[in-house]
Amino acid sequence: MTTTPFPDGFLWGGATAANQIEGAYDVDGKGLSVQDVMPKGISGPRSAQPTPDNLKHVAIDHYHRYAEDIALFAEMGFGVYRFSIAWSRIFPKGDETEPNEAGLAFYDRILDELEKHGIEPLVTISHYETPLHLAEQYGGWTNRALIGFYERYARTLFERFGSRVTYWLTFNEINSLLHAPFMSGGIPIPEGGVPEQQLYQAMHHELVASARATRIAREVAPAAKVGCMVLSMPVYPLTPSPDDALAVMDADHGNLVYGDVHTRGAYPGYFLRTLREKGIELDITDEDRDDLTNTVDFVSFSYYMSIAETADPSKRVTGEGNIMGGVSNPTLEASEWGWQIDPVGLRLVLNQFWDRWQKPLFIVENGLGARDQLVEVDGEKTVVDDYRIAYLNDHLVQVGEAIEDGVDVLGYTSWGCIDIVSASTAQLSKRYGFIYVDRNDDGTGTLERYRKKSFGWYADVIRSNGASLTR
Ligand code: BGP
Repeated sequence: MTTTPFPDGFLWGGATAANQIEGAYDVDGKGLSVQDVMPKGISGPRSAQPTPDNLKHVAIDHYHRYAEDIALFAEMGFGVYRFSIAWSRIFPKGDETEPNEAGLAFYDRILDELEKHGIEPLVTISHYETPLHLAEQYGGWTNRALIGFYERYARTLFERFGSRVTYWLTFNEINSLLHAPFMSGGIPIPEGGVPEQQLYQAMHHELVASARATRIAREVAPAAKVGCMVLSMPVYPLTPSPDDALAVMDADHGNLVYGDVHTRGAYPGYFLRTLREKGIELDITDEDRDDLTNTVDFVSFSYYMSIAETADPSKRVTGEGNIMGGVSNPTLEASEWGWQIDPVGLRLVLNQFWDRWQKPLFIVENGLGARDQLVEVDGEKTVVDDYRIAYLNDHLVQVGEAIEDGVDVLGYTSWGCIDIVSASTAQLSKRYGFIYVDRNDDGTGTLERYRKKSFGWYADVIRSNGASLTR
């Protein structure tokens, strides 16, 4: 295919998150977030206080090196850059009435650099960074009070940055809450786990908060485009048995309900059945129902892998899912971290979401975490990451196929456009970037940045608007 299926104005770029890139975890008035007491991500226990082994406390020191990093993004030709604003930089405890000016000023500096290079910002309001005080004093999103705190935070951002930021995402992977209550919902996890009633109530509170933020954006920043953000994970039946197909429908429903509410403005019948069968009575007010009708302008999502499902418990060889594991798919290869690699799955999910919601779609995370080897080529330090080029090429080809299918795709921001701390395991050795950062899991390293082979490859993809992809 010589002509590119990618439309003019397609937004090419990369994505990061404050807690995984910035460091400076206690600088300029920033309060602690749940990430500052998760030294091993969701793969290990939280700590009572910040601990020196938490790589996120320095991360890759983007707080001080943001100008250099954004210049590298511009060198690749980024049209868009997705980043999150750390809630606890703006409201250190989360329940203050006035924001922390030094925190706001940092993001002004980020936006200044992006504007200098003509890069469109795409801002995630809450990316697994709930202020720790809201978790510990209020129980996180199980507490309805968080809706008001989040509303104040979102309004502050829209008022401060609304004239400079068009694209906003309310919550990162809002559908991960039931699977990662502390990281995703700021919910302390007692012995025996969080009661389901509380988890579903927390889900409701976040959905109401997301809808209220959407309404506020329309009042305060009329040019804003507000999107929800979900973790996408196509689910395949392990066998053609109808029972496995039913297991797939149930798994899909568990994920799709969040997008359904954000695009249709009400809970779907299958979800109400789930609540009835679990004996859960949600506290939903008439005001909540009215709030939920503030639907989004677009749907954004992360895509890394697909998974299989089966109704047969004896076949449940659990796969290494990102946050929501499933059953391993015997037809797929996996990454070094066990994530099953499936480019076609991205075409499937783009079609599924477009057919279901008829809202423009934005792929805001996709990438391969791998152990990269720094080498010297022609006197330059680099990484020969052909495996990452292959992964991204094959996934972008499928994005092109979906666009040919008639799906309206706004853009693509690869995850971890620069090496950053991973979320699930809090490692730096799980590298995603086009740019290598010299820092290791033991905290050693110079923090120097080096262009990988994929840096030039991606620059060509952007320059050719996808025509350089190999099908
Ligand atoms: C998603 C998160 C991102 C990012 C990504 C990669 O769930 O939204 O923050 O971390 O996963 O996962 P990891 O960093 O665990 O490899």
